[in-house]
Amino acid sequence: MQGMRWLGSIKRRGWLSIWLLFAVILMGGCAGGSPAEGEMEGETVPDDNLIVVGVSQIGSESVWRTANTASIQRVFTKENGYFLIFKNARQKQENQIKALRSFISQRVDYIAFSPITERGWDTVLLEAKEAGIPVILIDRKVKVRDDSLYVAWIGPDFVNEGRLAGEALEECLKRQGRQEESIHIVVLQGTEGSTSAIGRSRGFLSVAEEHKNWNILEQVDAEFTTAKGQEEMERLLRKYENIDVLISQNDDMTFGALEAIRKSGKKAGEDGDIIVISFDAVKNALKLVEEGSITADVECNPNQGEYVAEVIRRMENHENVAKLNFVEEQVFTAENVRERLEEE
Ligand code: GYE
Repeated sequence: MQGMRWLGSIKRRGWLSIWLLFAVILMGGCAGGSPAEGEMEGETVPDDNLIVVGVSQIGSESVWRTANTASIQRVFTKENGYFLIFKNARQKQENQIKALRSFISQRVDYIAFSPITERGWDTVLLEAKEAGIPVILIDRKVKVRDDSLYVAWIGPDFVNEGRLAGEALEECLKRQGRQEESIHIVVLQGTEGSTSAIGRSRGFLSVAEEHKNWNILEQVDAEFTTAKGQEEMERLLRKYENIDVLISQNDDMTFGALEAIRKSGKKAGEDGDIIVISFDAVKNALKLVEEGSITADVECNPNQGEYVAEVIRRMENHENVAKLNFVEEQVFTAENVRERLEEE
């Protein structure tokens, strides 16, 4: 059985070489056919011993996403025994589905992808399963009728992240002696239907429900981008005069929102007008934690490439693979941020 799987894999790799050779010949005839930045396709015909991994990334919407992509590209190199076919879906699920189908027709050994939203994957994942290609989910999850359509998921505990943000707000209000005061909160959410937005919202709400004096004025989708974060925060500041707290589900939206707050003449920070709590903990945001305009930043670890490689290594050795694999993270405040900044 094990031998068969291995033979099957060699066979698949052999087919892939032929397919790629064909693709390279075809591409040679196409003008302007060079792959977009960060993509590697039909580069060279891989050596048959390399493990071929097709990765479909959501896009490049955030600094976090760029770090996540880099961690994947760092691990899946020829030196490490892999041939990576990387595709950037530019924020469109239909592009991800197309990428997955192209990986299936190329008979890659493994597919890894970060699903933009949770729904809509049953058909394509069934196609992968029928082709015998194991699928590994990175960062976000899928909601499918049959969980055997993917072998493993690697990512953060988003509900816990949301809860940590709620607890950071509790502590901040305690420091300010405002536990009884009526607190008005706005939430900038990430991409609607994504695991990260769903989990962070759910976790934060579970803490908010325990405080009758916390009033959520509005929760709005700002798509995890700086531009949308700024636009929505400007709108919210025009609509509500009394915003005490901003919960922003990633640092990029926070950067935009801070600009909106600054332009409105208000001051962000525990000693200012609006308490800001963010997620991801990218370097430039951590500098703002130190400087005080962000009160707490809940880390989301983007370095998931190593974990995916470990799942693949285990599968190649026919070892058991855990279905859910959580990455570790922590919360940064003015108290502990210096140490992390010095590490980078
Ligand atoms: O927080 C955000 C990104 O799903 C964890 O997606 C991810 C989120 C991350 O674009 O910056």
